[in-house]
Amino acid sequence: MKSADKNSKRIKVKSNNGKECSFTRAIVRTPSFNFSAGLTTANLGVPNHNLALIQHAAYCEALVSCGVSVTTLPLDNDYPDSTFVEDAAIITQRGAIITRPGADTRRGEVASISSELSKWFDKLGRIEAPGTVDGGDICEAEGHFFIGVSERTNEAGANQLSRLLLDLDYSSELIDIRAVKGILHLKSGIAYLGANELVVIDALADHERFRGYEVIKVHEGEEYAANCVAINGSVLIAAYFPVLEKQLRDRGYHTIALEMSEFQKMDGGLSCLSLRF
Ligand code: CIR
Repeated sequence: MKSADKNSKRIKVKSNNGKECSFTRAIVRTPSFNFSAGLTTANLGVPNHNLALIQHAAYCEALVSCGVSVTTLPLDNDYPDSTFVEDAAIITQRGAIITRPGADTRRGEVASISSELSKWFDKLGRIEAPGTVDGGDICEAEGHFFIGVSERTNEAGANQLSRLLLDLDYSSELIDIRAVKGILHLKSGIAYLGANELVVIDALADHERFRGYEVIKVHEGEEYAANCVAINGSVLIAAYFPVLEKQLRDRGYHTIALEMSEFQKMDGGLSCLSLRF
């Protein structure tokens, strides 16, 4: 991180629930007018752009209420999936890495993310061909990174990322999700909340790599809600998934439920709508 920003990172501010913030910034991008032309396997119908804008605005407000300063990048009609900014970079406390997205149609999204992140980081790592990595496959659990090998993140990309993370003094391990049905990315099926707690869908709950974590199993039918976002003491969760929301509240988390219908139609979840650091 650039030196001025290193200092601001250390300043702890209070979020809406009074807890200290470890995230101070988020980058988002407004859904493009041709958002509905993006990639999807969901079969849930065509998203409504106006409603997507409303849901996106509520998402940004939720981040602000958690004590985060939000930078909104202008919409980019060249890339219909570009609102899913998480896939273009991996941001850690010690540095940022620009990905090489697995889908051809998304590869160019990294240029504008890279120029935005170069305002905040001295040096950016990069995934190079033939490697591919989507940020949605990367889950950090306090200095340890799970790297999903998926239809989007290939082994070459995962291994490059692992080396780049090691250069930043982070450990990592690969989790092959190619045989797991119904999830696009690793983080479609898991979320790390902090305090050793991991939200996990049933299909991944018994994975040997997750032994040692306190696993919060996602109830059957609520799989989409597994992609929740822990941020500064709160957890953003997709609305209308009452079982998981109660599980989180019972554990003492302040939850913020957000309408995600239009993003779900495009295979997108909560985490993919922002880069948080
Ligand atoms: C895609 O298929 O690439 C987009 N329509 C959805 C990306 C969602 N990203 C994420 O979960 N990290």
